[in-house]
Amino acid sequence: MSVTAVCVLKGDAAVTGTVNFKQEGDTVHLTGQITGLTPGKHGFHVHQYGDNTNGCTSAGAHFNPTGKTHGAPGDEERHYGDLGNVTADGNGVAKIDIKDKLVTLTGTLSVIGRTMVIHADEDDLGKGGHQLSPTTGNAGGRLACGVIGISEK
Ligand SMILES: [Cu+2]
Ligand SMILES: [Zn+2]
Repeated sequence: MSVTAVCVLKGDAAVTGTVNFKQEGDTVHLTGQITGLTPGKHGFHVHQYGDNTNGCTSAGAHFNPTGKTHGAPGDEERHYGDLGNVTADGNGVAKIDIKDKLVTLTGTLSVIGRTMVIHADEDDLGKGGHQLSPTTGNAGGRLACGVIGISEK
């Protein structure tokens, strides 16, 4: 059985996007694009709550069910929600094509019902030496977000 999900990102700014999720064995494949960004890298994470009552702020911190420190997607020490950065081109468009083994659409640690957030700044992957590096990667404001929902495949 194949599980799929979708997230539509919206925010105060002109930033919008759609991300599709597909469970492929023990890997989730994320595809899609986000537009309206400044060119360059932008932190991209799954946050804990699917609550957007106060905009992207109510999504809480990075999804971190195992109590780890913030890191890069390939790190042993990382939050479940840490997907690193996406890179916007000169037109402000970031194409998303990410495979991740911690993000899952099944079981008790499923990300369905949680929030994806795209940030104003680059995620330093925990290594920037800023006081926020170990928690958020110092990725700056939340430009747009959306709740991950089950989709028809
Ligand atoms: Cu984030
Ligand atoms: Zn994190």
